[in-house]
Amino acid sequence: MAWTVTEKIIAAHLAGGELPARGEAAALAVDQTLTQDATGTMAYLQFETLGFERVRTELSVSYVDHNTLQEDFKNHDDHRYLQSAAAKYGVWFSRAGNGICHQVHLERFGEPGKTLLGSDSHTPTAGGLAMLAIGAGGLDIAAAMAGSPFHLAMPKIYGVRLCGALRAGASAKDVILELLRRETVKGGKEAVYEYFGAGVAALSVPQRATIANMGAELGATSSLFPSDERTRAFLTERGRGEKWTPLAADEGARYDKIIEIDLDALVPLAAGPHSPDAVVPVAGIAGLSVDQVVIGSCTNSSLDDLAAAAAELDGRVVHPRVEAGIACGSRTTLLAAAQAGILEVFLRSGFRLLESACGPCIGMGFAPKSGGVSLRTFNRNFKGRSGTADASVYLVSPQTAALAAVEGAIAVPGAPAAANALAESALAESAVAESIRHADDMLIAPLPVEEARRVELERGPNIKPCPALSSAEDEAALPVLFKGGDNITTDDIMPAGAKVLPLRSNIPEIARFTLHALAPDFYEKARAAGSCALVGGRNWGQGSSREHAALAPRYLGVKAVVAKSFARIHQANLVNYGILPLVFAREEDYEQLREGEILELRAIRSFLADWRRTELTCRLRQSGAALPLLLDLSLRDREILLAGGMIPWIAGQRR
Ligand code: MIC
Ligand code: SF4
Repeated sequence: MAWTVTEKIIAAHLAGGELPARGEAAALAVDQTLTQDATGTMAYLQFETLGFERVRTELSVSYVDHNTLQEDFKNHDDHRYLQSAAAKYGVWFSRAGNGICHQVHLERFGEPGKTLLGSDSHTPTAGGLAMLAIGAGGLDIAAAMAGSPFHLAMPKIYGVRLCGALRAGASAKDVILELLRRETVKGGKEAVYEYFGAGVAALSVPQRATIANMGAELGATSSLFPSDERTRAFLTERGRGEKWTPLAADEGARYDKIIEIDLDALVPLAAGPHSPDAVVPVAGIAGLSVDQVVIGSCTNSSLDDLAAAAAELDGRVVHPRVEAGIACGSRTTLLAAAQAGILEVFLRSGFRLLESACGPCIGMGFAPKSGGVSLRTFNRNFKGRSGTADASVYLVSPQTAALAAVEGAIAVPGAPAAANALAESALAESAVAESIRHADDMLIAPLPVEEARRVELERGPNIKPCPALSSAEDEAALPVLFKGGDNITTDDIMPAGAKVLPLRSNIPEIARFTLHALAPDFYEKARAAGSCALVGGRNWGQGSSREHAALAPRYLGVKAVVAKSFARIHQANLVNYGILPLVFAREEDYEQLREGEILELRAIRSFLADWRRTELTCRLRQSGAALPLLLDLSLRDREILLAGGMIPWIAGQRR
């Protein structure tokens, strides 16, 4: 059999049996997990309730990188809880300041051929290192840490054939923006994008990681590169050469479709407001005045990125109209950039040095001016995510961002290959070598079992247990309290930002912000109604993996979401928290289901228990209309829904 890399890794991680057909249920052994501080507290609280003494993975890492703007005690309390949980359960701990989870994981822990499950949607960044890395809700990570396999539908595998090499001015970011332009934010549902072809060798591991990272914006399950000589060089440079294994698709491997990208033909691109797939050539928006520029985030914050951006600055100072910031992806990169003189280039230009963390990407400071234009090297530009509701955010490459910072307006970058030359120079090499000598200084290794047993969990007053969930009811009359259009994001359902993120470990409090920007009175209405339903268009719940976008609605009595389709991670989170993800059998029925309408569902339990039935008819109380709704889920998911969610389901299985 000729196999793709995806199939090889999946086959090596199945509990047994044949490789499932596309769309069939698969259960994958999880080698590594990662959590970050915004989703991690919930994940470890859930791991606690599962009652295991120690994680059962090969390696689990807990990162602190999101909630680092510590306005009061809450975030630091969370960090200390996470540190104590890591010590107690045998988990590596990456301290605040050590860097963004995906960048640190790539540099320090990633291993070709392994599986990684992370409570963050950009976990597939490690696909740049030939890992099958998947984002999931915190509860799925807790289960994986307890040794359970990860359940998913066997993905379709889209082959992306790369040929040629990037020209001056074009970058890895433009490869993924081009793919987003063609495929859209819905294009990758239940698919892995697997890269192959002669052009792959022209990309470094950090460049591959940029592409794999933003595969999340395609809605993809993961993105994957082969493991080759460049992979070996990356690992060897970081003192981890022994982790290298070659991995490539077999000749004649079958892809569900093939997409061709000619790297030579790529021009600098930008995703305009307010969606990562609103892609236009930078040349088409040249001259647009810019107020802010930020280089960083888990997408574009490697030494390669910084070097390429620095080359565009050409010794100039940031334009007086612009404020510019830079955040290195990891402390190691920051050290290397300092050693190689790259940091100095930015500081001389007047860039503000931000810490090695998510920062502005998740609205943790550095919000742009009202109505401002902000150019960011990030992966998401959903409305309001920057912290400024009416700002226009453009997603661009580090080169495009840097040039705009000094020009004061969007311009087409094109500094000759100097950028790559700098990144690959002997100076950069020795800087990396020097920086990795300190790579572990801000990491705390797992404690031996005996010592770990004595660790007490440190729990601040803002950390509240996950609310108990009751089993599914048989009948429901659910007022529709919110109706949204296509591509409603998890940021819409549960915003992030400096004000809300500190409440991630306190569901009763964070629930107040459910759907806040779109329906400010939703919280009060839901409290008054007791139980309710939400309605949406296509791709409901795109974006982040935050389970709070399911758990908080559940806490407020949301029993069902009816949509034209769902984003993968969010749908899994809805199931994990006992909310029915129902799909319109006839898309046109979306029009009939208005806000205020009451949705009547009958015999829900017997429907869920009978796995042959996928259609449930609901009646609209006012009009009397009957709407057929679909529930296309695995048997396991239906059992979880019956139990009222994953925690009660696991408890039931243990009895
Ligand atoms: C994001 O980029 O939206 C986040 C913040 O990293 C989220 C996780 C979270 O909400 O904590 C993600 O992408 O999963
Ligand atoms: Fe952090 Fe932004 Fe990456 Fe999410 S997308 S992990 S917030 S840097």
